[in-house]
Amino acid sequence: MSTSSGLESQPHVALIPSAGMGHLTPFLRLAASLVNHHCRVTLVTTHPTVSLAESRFISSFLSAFPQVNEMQFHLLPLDPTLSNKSDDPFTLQWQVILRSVHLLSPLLTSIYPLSAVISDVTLGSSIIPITTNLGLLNYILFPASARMCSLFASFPNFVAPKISSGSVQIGDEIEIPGLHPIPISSIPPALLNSNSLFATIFLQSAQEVMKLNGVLINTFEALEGDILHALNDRKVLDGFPPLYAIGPLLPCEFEKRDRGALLKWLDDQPEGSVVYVGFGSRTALSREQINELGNGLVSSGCRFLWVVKDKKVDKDDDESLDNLLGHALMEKIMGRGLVSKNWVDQDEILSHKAVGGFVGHGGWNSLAEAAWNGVRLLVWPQSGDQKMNAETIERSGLGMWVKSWGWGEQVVVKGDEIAERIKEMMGDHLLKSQAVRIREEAMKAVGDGGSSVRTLKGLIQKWRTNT
Ligand code: UPG
Repeated sequence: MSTSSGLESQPHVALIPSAGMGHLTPFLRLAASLVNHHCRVTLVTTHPTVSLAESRFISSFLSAFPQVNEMQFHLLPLDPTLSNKSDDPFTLQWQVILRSVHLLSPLLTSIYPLSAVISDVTLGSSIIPITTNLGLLNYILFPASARMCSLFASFPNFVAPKISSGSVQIGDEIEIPGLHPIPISSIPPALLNSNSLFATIFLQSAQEVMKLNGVLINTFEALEGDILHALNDRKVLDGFPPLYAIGPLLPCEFEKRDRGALLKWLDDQPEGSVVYVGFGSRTALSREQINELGNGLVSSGCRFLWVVKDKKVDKDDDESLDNLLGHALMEKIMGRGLVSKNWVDQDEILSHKAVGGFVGHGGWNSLAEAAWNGVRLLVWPQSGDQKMNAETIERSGLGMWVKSWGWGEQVVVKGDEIAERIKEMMGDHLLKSQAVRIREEAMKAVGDGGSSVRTLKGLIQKWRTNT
């Protein structure tokens, strides 16, 4: 497809993210990077979004990049029979997007000529028939670790048959050619139920994936090179499309907020002394766990900056901090740390010299941001892909993971235990030096001539010749 508009050498890429900040963030960072590499970008924005954080993030992005074409994707109403099947608003939104996906076909034809479409992995199997029909190059962006991607690729042939045979026990591991075995206990619990929607879509997507022109992933060679090679050598799944490591996708100017009280407080703390505690955009801890965590932070003796959430969706969160934590805990915290219920500029916090460690849930964007900033981690997986991501972090030397804590949703970890592990992480000089090394590797990957930059440039060149 070519045009006489003078834009022949400027590839036009459409980006289709899914629900939630964890999926939107890597798309907008990729969009910014594509603009900086002189691509034309169309961003498909779903209306309505689930959270305020998403709609604000999209507005800031579009203000910062007026050259990006926004294509509004108005979703069909929720199928009322679905709301009984999940109580997670982000999962419901994902189902609504899947239900509305046929509406994308006329939208995409209205923005021709188009060089490539990149959609979120969770939408892949529904979008592939549309893009195939339109004769478009089709990619997915995988927003989690290559380790999680290896579970995705191995699911149809190695994992699903074992699960449906009913012969696996929670302590077992599944052998996969070219990879470290996958412990059953690390697999997202929803995938262990063959009848769940998640398992069904995962299976379909992993099979449909062969029709893709490639999978872009927010990781880098030095962090997960062995897994990237195993997948690219087709050791795991014959016919798996090329995997393009383009990470870490970097936080951008448009994400920045006013330098508020939290940053000013950090300015006054000694270098490397503060533990940052945050569980991403959609993980709400139970009241009991919040209480134990608060007491654990106080008992650790470390300074801390804690972002606390007890609701999955920001719009639903109207309780005061005093009510949430209670007077006694608030008193103990005073003078030792800061607590916030608001959205924070996490990258700015992680890049602050006062921050010496990060306690987080293992959302991949947060882990990639920790790698980029060279901050060691105590990963505390709560759900989904987070144990698979934690495996990568532990193996790389960037952080530790207490396996006996299990899934956050199932166990309440006591404050004393949390305090001990925080002290262990903050006192671990090997982790600290390894984090610095990983930061250097991340900088190389996205620096001039780095592996991730070369990979992205190669893809853009491919799209250019397809325009
Ligand atoms: N963030 C902020 N400020 C906040 C809270 C979050 O900037 O106050 C940012 C954070 O920096 C990160 C993003 O929001 O960029 C959160 O993403 P992530 O760390 O990946 O966590 P989730 O929001 O939980 O992400 C979902 C899944 C996670 C998965 C990820 C990518 O829960 O398990 O790895 O999506 O698929």
